[in-house]
Amino acid sequence: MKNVYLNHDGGVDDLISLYLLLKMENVNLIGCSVIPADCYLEPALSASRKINDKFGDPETLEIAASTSRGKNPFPKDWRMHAFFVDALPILNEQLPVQTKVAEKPAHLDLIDKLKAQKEKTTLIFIGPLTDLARALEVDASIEQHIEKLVWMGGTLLPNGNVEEPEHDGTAEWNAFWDPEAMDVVWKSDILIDMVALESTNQVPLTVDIRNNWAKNRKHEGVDFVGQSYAAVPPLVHFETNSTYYLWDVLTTASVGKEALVKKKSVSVSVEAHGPSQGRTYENQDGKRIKLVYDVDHDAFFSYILDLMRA
Ligand code: AGV
Ligand code: CA
Repeated sequence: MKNVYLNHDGGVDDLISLYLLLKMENVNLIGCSVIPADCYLEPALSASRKINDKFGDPETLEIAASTSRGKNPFPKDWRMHAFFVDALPILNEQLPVQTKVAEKPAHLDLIDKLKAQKEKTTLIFIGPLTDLARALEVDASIEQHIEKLVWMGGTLLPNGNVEEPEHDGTAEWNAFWDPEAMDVVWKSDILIDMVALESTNQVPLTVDIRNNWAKNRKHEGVDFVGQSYAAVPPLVHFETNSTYYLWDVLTTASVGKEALVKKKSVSVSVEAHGPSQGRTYENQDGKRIKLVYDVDHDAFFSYILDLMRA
């Protein structure tokens, strides 16, 4: 059993990550917060509370709202996805919503939740690192309570996934939204598993994957995941700017079952300013982290299907 705190940013794969963590028998989810990066706050907060009502326990988990703001905003089209998930009938059978919104904003909630635990906690961040950076600035002693940070973000590949004016395309989006927050986290002594595009590129959403979920939709959890992923475009002929991967779900699955992924130690630095801002690159003087660079594709998809069917 491991303690986990989740900070997510309301994308389809963020919300499904919350759902899967609630299904994992080896995970004790001690807290969850939502940052309005790749989402709008209200629907993402609301969907998270409803997911906990249905698949978790309103008595043991509350959801905190972030007050953080980024430097480079996500495209509005992507931020709209949380409205769709929040409106799914499967999440709206049992109203009103029971799960509470935490009293404090996300970065302070994180501090409280970490300190309330005897054991250390694994942090899963599947959006930008802003709330963690702010928490460290308020109280650096939380480092002692953190087992490690598992972060979806960054890449050492020549191309990231940002296609925006005034940027050269070398960054991954979670890094790009707030490059300065990365700088703060990089200066800490926290152990980092970086689930980079190297591994997430191996798990695109495809029509085959969708059809397999459709075949299994008699299981309520599989139906929920299938309905949610209906909102986003799969990889068909070639990759586009909006092609969807299971970025965050892979990150979450790598905590539930470490054997799914391969990691290697590398020293990494961050570009905080200029046209390459958010770029992560190998550098002898950088921070020693573990790069998650490979995944067993089939084992990953069967692991998450088993969780959804349980
Ligand atoms: O860069 C990947 C991160 C993940 O945390 N997010 C989506 C995942 O939740 C940003 C992102 C990059 N490309 C996207 C994204 C796309 N095509 N649609 C939506 N979000
Ligand atoms: Ca995300």
